[in-house]
Amino acid sequence: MTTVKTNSGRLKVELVRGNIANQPDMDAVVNAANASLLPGSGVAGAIHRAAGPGLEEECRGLAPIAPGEAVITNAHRLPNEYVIHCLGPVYGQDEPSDQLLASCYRQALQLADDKKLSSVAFPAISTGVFGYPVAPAARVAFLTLLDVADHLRWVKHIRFVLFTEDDLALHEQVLEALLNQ
Ligand code: AR6
Repeated sequence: MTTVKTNSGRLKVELVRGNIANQPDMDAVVNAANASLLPGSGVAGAIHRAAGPGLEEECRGLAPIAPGEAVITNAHRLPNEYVIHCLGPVYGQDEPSDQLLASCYRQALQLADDKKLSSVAFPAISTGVFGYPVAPAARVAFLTLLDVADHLRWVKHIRFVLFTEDDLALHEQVLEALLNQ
């Protein structure tokens, strides 16, 4: 667990290996969505499977969303209060991909703060089907987090849930390098 000092106190940043659909102690989990907010593979598949058909129904009214955009829904059968759906950039196609990816993290954290949530869990958006290389994506995620940290009034705990040991190790290296520079 890393602690980042902010204007309004401290922000816990935690990196774990796990399943984003099984984070019962977090107020919101983030979905690496598709534009139509439908169930897919990877994160979107796991979240929709665990949330049940009510999530898909609620999502229908909010789709489509654009790359870099985030929207918030109830969590239905997931053990959280909310799901925040982010459409990450398809690497090499949606440009500028770093800014679009940063926008996902910024908008998701803003939505969580607007709802006065204290904890949010993120997957590594865009690093699966969408092909964004893991280390550069992690750098964008953490730089955005450090950039917005002072503006967050309610969010106090951010967890990155990585699917593999390798992805976890890469995220740990990238975060450490950024904090030590
Ligand atoms: N928990 C945490 N991380 C996971 C999980 C899980 N259950 N499953 C996969 N990952 P992806 P994207 C990791 O493909 O790249 C979908 O079909 C995975 O190893 O879920 O943003 C959507 O419908 C990778 O590191 O999201 C979209 O069409 C990361 O989560 C498209 O794929 C993101 O992989 C979105 O692609």
